[in-house]
Amino acid sequence: MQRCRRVTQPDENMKGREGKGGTPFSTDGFLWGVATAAYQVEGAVREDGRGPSIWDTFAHAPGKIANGENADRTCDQFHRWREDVALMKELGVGAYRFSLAWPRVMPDGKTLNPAGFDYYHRLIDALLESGIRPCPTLYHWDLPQALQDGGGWEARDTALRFGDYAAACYRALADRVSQWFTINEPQCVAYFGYETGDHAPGCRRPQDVFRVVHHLNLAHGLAVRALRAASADGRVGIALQQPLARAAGRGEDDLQPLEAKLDKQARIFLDPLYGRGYPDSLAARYPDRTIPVREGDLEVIASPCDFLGLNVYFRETVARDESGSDGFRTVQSDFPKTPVQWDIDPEAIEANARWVAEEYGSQSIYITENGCAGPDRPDADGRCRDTYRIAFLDQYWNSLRTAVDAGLPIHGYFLWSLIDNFEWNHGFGPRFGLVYCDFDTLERIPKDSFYHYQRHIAQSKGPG
Ligand code: GCO
Repeated sequence: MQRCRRVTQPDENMKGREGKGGTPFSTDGFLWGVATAAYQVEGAVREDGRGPSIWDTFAHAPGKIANGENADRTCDQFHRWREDVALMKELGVGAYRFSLAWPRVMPDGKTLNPAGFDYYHRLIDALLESGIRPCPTLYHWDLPQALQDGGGWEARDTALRFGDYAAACYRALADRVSQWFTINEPQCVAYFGYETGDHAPGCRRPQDVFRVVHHLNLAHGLAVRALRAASADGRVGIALQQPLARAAGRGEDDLQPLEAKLDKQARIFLDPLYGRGYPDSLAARYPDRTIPVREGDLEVIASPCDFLGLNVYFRETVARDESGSDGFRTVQSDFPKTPVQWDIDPEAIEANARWVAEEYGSQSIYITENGCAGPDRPDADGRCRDTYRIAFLDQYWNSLRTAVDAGLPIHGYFLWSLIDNFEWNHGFGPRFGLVYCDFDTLERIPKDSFYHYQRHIAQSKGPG
C-alpha cells in the first residue's frame, strides 16, 4: 500500500486495543499542537468571494473521490471556528497548524480579495486570545483554478504568483503570526497531482513532473524571501513528507531501490533547499524529464529557513523493480497495521529526524503531522472509544521522546488532526480526528484520544 492517500477499508479488529500511556515529556518550550488544512476543514467554498480551487474542480468531477464526496461543507470550520478554538483550548495545545486558502484570499490567484482575510483575522485573534500560536501553511494543495487554467504548477508563473500571494499574507497577518509554513508535502502535489493523477489536478504527465517539482521549490524560496522582506522576526519553513523508507530485504541490492526513492521523493526537495542543487542521479535515471532551472533559481530555493517540518506516519517498504524508470516499488510489510492498513512504525519519528539532522544538519525540526485513521463512531452512550489511536499515539510519543532525549533538535509536534475531515480522494471514510465530527449535524464529540492527548500535554509541561 502506498502511504499517501491510499487508505483501505478500516479493520474492525483494531478496535479495543488499549494504550499503555506514553512517557510524558518535561521538555521546556516543546510545542504540542494539532493540524488541519483549509480544503479539508473549512467548507464555505463560495463565501466572501472565495474562488474555485483545483480541489473543488477535482472533487466535483465524477469518479475522483470515494462515494462521490466533496468538501463543499466538510466540518464547516469556517462557521464553527469558535467551537473549534474552544476545543483546542480545552485540549491544552500550544499551537494550531492550519492552512490559508489561496483562492479565498486571491480568488483568481492574483487579485487580492480583502474580505478573504476576514475569516483568518477572526480565527487568528481567537487563537491568540486562547494562548494558542497560529502556525499557518500558505499552500496545502488548493491552487486557484484560474492559475491551473493558466498552466498550474507546470508554469513558472505560478511560482511567481505564489511569491506575491505569500507577501500579501505576510502583509495582512505577520503582525500576529510568528511561525509560517510555506508548502505542505510538495511530494504529493507533484507525484499524486501530475504522475498518478490521484489528486487534483489529476494529470498523468510524468514527463512534466520535475518541472512541477522545480516550480514548487522555487515558490517555496520566493515565499521565504518575501517573509524576510516583510517581517524581521517571522520564522518560516516547509513541511515535507517523511523522507525515509525501508528496504524489503537485507541484501546489498536492496539498498538501491531505497536510494532511488530517496532521490526521487526526498533529495529532489531537500538537496536544493540546503544549497546542494538537484541530485545528479536524476538526469541519468529520467533522461526524458527536464528540470527548468534558470539562473538564480537555486539561490532563491536555498534561502535559509528557520526550521524544517516533517510529516511522519510510517516508512514505506520498497523493493527493486526495473519495469519502470523509478527502479523501486512499494510493497506490503509485515508490520502491524492501523485500521486503514498503514504500518504502525513508531521509530519512523526518530529515524526521520535523525536522518535530516545528520544528512543536512537541520538545527530545528518540527513534526508537522502524525496520527492515524479509523472508522470511529460514538457508542450508544455517546462516547467515542478510539482505543487503537491511543495505543498508536503512545508508541509514537515514546519514539519522539527517545529522539528528543538523544539530543535531536525536535522542537514541536502537531497531531493530525484536530477533527475528522475530508481525506482527499478517500472522502470522509478515514477519520483522523481527536474530535469526532457528525458530517450531517456538524456536532463535535471529543474522542477518548482527545482526553488522552490532553493528559499527555498537561503531564509533559515542565515543572517550570
Ligand atoms: C498529508 C496532508 C494531510 C493528510 C494527512 C492524512 O500529509 O497528506 O498533509 O492533508 O490529510 O496526512 O493522510
